[in-house]
Amino acid sequence: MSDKVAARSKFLSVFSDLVQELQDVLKGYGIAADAIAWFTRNLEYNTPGGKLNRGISVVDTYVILKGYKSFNELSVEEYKKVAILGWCIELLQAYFLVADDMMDASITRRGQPCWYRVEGVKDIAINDAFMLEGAIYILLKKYFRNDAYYVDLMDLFHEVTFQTECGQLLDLITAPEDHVDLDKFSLEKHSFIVIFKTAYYSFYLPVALAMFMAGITDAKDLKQAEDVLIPLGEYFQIQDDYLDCFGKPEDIGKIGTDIQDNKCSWVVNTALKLATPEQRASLDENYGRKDSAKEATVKAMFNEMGIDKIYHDYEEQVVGQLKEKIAKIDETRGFKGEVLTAFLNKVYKRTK
Ligand code: DMA
Ligand code: MG
Ligand code: MG
Ligand code: MG
Repeated sequence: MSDKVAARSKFLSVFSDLVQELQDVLKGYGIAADAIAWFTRNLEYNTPGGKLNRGISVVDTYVILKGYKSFNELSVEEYKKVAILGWCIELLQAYFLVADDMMDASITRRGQPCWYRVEGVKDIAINDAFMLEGAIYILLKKYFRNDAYYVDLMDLFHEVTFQTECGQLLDLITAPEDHVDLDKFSLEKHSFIVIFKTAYYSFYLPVALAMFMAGITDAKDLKQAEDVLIPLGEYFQIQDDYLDCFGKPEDIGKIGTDIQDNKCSWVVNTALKLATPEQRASLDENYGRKDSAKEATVKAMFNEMGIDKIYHDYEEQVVGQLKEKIAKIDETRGFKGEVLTAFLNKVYKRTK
């Protein structure tokens, strides 16, 4: 078994404990058995099926900060706690994705139908999303209530959740279903959207959680982490936008919807910057329409404009800048640039 496979399977083994523990909470409420079964299915369908990058990164970051060679050096109790923090991010992600797929009218997620499209679920998915979020605080309380940093963990989850919701709000109101106005888009607006909807919870949160548990919490170090992780998260969401249009559904586990959904994505913003008046007229006519022929016209134009090459050039440039920033990290208080390099390596040139 490779190290990566072993790390994943150990992390997954904590999930089954956690499901049991959450079921016990519901049993304690005396709720009907079918509600417990529903919640269990919600947890199992929506939480563990993805790449688990965010969750496993909490463990990886903690291991590096503590100076261990691998997660095998953690005590049973220590591994469980740090993995619980990782699963709390995966629950947060599950909560956002269940809602995001409803709002984006998406079809598939992680190679299976989106939860709201599963037989018998529909709008109950809204409450299911809330329950995935609620589970985070049940687990934090169970595992961390006696730690001095318990309130910091809760505060961080609350703030990052709100930041993500602000990003989702701007994403949604910039992409109205019934009115296409490409003048509302810009790369600056895109940058705000993606930093808020993705970078905070996907990149800053896993590292900050591990830092709290490792006791490396000087404001200067949290800031050093944030200053690299936010642009790294922006790059990650630009990849997501690129893959929505140019990725293969078999690789990304989802069918792209950004063109039909009128999204302010990196791809359309880049095209708008370069478009000739004719190309702009065609985008005005075809972008953001629930019509697969119009979607194909837009895709063909993106190909003709060489968006692919611009993306790959952007990728090399941003990775170069991030490496330079990481090289300048001040490690005197115990924070380590290696944490950030590990993240960058997971993201660079991803196709899924
Ligand atoms: C992702 O936005 C952000 C959140 C908070 C889920 P998105 O709609 O581009 O994500 P996806 O492409 O996975 O639907
Ligand atoms: Mg979406
Ligand atoms: Mg979305
Ligand atoms: Mg997307």
